[in-house]
Amino acid sequence: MRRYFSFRFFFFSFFFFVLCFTKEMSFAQHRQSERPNVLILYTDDLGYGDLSCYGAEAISTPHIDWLARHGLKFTNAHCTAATCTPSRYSIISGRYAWRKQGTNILPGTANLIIDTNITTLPKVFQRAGYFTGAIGKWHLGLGDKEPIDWNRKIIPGPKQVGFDYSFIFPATLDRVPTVFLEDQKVVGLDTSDPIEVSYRHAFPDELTGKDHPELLKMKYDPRQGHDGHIVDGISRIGFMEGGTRAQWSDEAIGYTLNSKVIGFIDSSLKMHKPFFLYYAIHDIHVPRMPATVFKGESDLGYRGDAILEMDHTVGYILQQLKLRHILDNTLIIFSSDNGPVLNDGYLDQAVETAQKENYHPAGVLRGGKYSVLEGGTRIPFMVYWHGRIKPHTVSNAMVSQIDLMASFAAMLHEKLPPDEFTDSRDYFSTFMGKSDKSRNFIVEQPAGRGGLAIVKDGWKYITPRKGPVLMQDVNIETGNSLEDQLYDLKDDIREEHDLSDKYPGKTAELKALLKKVEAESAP
Ligand code: NG6
Ligand code: CA
Repeated sequence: MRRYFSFRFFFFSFFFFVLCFTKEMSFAQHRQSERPNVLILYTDDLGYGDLSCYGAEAISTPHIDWLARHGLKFTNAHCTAATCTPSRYSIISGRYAWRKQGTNILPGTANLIIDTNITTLPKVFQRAGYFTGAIGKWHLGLGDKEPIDWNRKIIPGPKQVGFDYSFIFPATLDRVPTVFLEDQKVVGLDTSDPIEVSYRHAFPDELTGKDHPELLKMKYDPRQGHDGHIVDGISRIGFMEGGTRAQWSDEAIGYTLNSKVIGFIDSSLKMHKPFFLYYAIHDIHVPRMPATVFKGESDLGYRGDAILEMDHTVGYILQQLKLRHILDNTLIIFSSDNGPVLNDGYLDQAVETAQKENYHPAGVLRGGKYSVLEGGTRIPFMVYWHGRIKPHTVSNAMVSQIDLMASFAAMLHEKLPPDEFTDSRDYFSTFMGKSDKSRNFIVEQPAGRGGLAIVKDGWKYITPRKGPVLMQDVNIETGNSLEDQLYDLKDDIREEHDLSDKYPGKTAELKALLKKVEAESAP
């Protein structure tokens, strides 16, 4: 009897132990899998037709294609605007930029445009215990007083927006100041050579592209400015003095940013925290001056070479994640901030080589950067998460980068404050390929002021807007018209047949919806 009891006791205890252990394990795995590292690879000016996985034939992007092959590729994904600052404002803040004045393309002297009191994408991750970082292009302004003092720590900036660590350049590659800031301080600054920046006047003794074209290794397009301060043999928009040793050399930017990315990832590993990294890759914005090893490697001039450099960056980072055994637990998003442009201020053969190769950086779409047509905001977008996303999946659902904040909040079970305004909505299932549900509607913003488009159920309405139909310098169709425009994107992805007269009811419906969305305002 006694023997029987102890055997039974032993048997049940063992069974109970196994049960608890398995439950504990699956709970731990569940917890872990819901808190993957999250890496957003955000490129600059990359078009819908610029990757081989999106149909490009004159260029091959094997590493980015790997993401598409092992993950989910969207055919109808959008950034919120056809230029950089408003798109970046939206992805970080979860708000449409057109709701706020002063959010168009910023000069390097602008102050921070994101309210430091609001919930942001990185703050959602911080609240969930992540180590957060921003590396690469910023272009959201710095400080709260003009002029910015570049010779000390500049506050507010990325940290106040929710990034624990930052290594950024302030505006664009073609704008002063041409320096990096690490944790909001200029890197490598010699205090005896202080920096001053102006967009109004050149400094005494400053060499500009306009006065010294003989010093340039790449010519600017005289119709588009870019003839100011010379750094590394390339003239930029704006003027600057001092900081001679701190200024970057263009060919080394990729290497510099990539090493900071690896440093950031290693810090997160040391802290035993998951990371959220917003890596705003500098390629393929102008001036395109890739590392010398990439020069001449494509048939598309430096623009194509910059695409190869960007593809290399993606491959390098994937490899480094793999070496650290964390690739499988890293959710990766790859996308772009706006549509493509060939000549954006420098004569780098992008136009001539594209012509020769019959290359269309916006793919099948009409328009490009700056444009309210689909080429402006429909961009490559891929999501990779090993074991969670079915490889080789294509989604035709309409998604927007603005929803990443609410969607990741949902993934992390973080509640967004109910009394705080946001345009961001939870489409996590769609981003994971578990649902085909499209966003209810999206709003598309062209460059400059006024003019918007709204897309719902495949119908697109564009508001009347003054202005040229073609931007001559960059050779891009704007989509401007003094009349209402309505397109059925399901049948007419190139927006060639305006149906506003044929379907006045649909036109009025979308017009009213856009008015309603515009009237909801951020406090
Ligand atoms: C434009 C610049 C262009 C580019 C763009 C910003 C001129 C004529 N053109 O104003 O070269 O810098 O701003 O690009 O100045 S973005 O991708 O950051 O939005
Ligand atoms: Ca851009």
